Amino acid sequence: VILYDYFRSSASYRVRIALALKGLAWDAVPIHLLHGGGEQHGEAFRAINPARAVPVLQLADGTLLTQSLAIIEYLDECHPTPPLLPADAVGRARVRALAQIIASDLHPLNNLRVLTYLGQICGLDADKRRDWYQHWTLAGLEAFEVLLARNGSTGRFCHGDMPTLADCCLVPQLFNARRFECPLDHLPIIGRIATECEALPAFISARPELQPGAD
Ligand SMILES: N[C@@H](CCC(=O)N[C@@H](CS)C(=O)NCC(=O)O)C(=O)O
Repeated sequence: VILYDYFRSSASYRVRIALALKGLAWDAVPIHLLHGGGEQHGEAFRAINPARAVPVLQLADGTLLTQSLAIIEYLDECHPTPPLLPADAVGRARVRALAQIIASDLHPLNNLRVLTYLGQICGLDADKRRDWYQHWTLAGLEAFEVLLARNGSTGRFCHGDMPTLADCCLVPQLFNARRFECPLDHLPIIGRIATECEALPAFISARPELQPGAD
């Protein structure tokens, strides 16, 4: 498979973790989101993903899959071991809800195109854009922490003792949160789970700085 990605894209990072957890090899095609005004806006990439966003997973038969959560669920269905979703329906709903706090609620507000619009159209300077980023990141991560605590999160990961879709979303979001200097010390369960995840080879190999095309 081919993964169109950008080393610092948290949505791409989610898929890289899932591919590595499944033990699948992939060829990376880096799409630089900043070079030349953003390669995602070029005609060639728009033919691959009209939403102008990474990741895109291209299967061996040429099929193009978009949206990181859909891609990860596809991988989980086709390569069930190790599972990235729990066996029970309530567990699956919980893991998907955690993943969507990040992928559906938090991340779309802080995407590159939104931050660019805030700067270029709304006139917000770099400090105000960072405040915006921190505000929405913390709103999402604080809810994530409470949901972890509410379910008596005693396992090593977000749901039990195996990494799931929720962990695939959490670790990349934390990478970006640290980059934007979000205070995270008041989120101890998230901190503990991140330490567990970040020690695993699959999470290490997916790290942004290890990807082809990393600045
Ligand atoms: N919901 C999409 C989000 C994809 C997305 O927005 N990716 C970002 C990078 S993390 C991107 O390509 N942004 C380009 C831009 O904002 O111009 C997913 O989960 O795959």
